[in-house]
Amino acid sequence: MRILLYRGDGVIEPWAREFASIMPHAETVGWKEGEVLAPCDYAVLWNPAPALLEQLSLQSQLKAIFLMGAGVDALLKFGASLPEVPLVRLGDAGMGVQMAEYVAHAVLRYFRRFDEYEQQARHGAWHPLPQIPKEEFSVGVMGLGRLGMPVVEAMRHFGFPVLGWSRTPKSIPGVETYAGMDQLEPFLRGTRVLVCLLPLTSETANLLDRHNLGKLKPGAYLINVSRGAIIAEPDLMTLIRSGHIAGATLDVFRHEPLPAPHPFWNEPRISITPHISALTMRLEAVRQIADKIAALENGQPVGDLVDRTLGY
Ligand code: NDP
Ligand code: OXD
Repeated sequence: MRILLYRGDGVIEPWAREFASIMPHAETVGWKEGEVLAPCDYAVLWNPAPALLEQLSLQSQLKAIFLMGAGVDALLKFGASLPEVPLVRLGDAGMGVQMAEYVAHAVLRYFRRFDEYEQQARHGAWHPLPQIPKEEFSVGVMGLGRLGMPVVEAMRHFGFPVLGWSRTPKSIPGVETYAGMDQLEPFLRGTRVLVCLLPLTSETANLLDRHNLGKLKPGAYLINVSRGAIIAEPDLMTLIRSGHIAGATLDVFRHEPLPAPHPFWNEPRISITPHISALTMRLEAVRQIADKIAALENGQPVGDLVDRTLGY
């Protein structure tokens, strides 16, 4: 069995080592621009080059493409030029707990007013601030999937009122759930801290614009950990400057790395991290892919298949 390993950043050596230890019977190969790709049974990719996808489309032996991450937008943007084989994303693979840690840190920072204490300390000020009543600090999670659900559970653990929004209706004990565009408005109106864990699709691109962000409770907070293009960035700046949004914690951006002149860098109410809220755990990811390859080889179904029509 031959497996292609490819990453846009070129770092495949550590992946090849994990595959060698977990699937010693499989041969792994790489690919560079201008090379002719040897016939492969499976491809394991992240940010593939268009020329590589062209070659993969011509391979009759290829059985499936696996992604080294959870988001599929960077692959699905190639549309009809993608090979007609199953596309399989990573399941949780150690990312759920990281998302819960990241979001819990950001929510608690705002709820316990640590952001304000950080500012005070810089000026040598000692002023205990009144505690915010928890019942006024509702957390609305957009996207109740593999990464959204661990966040919901963490928020419930801390006793915050939790709302959830998804495409299809869900029933989650202790969570006020909403589904579909018709119920977006009541979800947003009930939310003080908005956590975005939606995939980037044609339906979610620019969804969080001035109109929708403006429906959040006054003094709201935004935590975006999925994809930057879901937010209309200039609208977010406008709402932060007006005070309607009190602060934002952003891990993902329309253009990454966030360009040096971007106004977000100079806005003290915006906290920036470089797309690290949930990192791919390589060993866990390779184990998961190896199990799925074994299932496919035995004619068994696999989970985490990407629906090309829905876009996630
Ligand atoms: P899932 O596919 O498991 O869940 C997606 C959720 O979004 C589902 O609940 C789905 O609804 C909901 N959804 C999708 N489209 C819509 C819509 N149009 N309206 C309302 N709800 C919608 O994805 P994950 O939880 O695994 O991951 C979410 C995203 O997180 C990824 O797509 C990726 O972009 C991002 N990510 C970011 C990382 C980082 O480090 N910053 C790391 C990993 C992922 P339903 O349940 O009804 O289908
Ligand atoms: C992912 C990511 O989707 O890193 O896995 O954003």
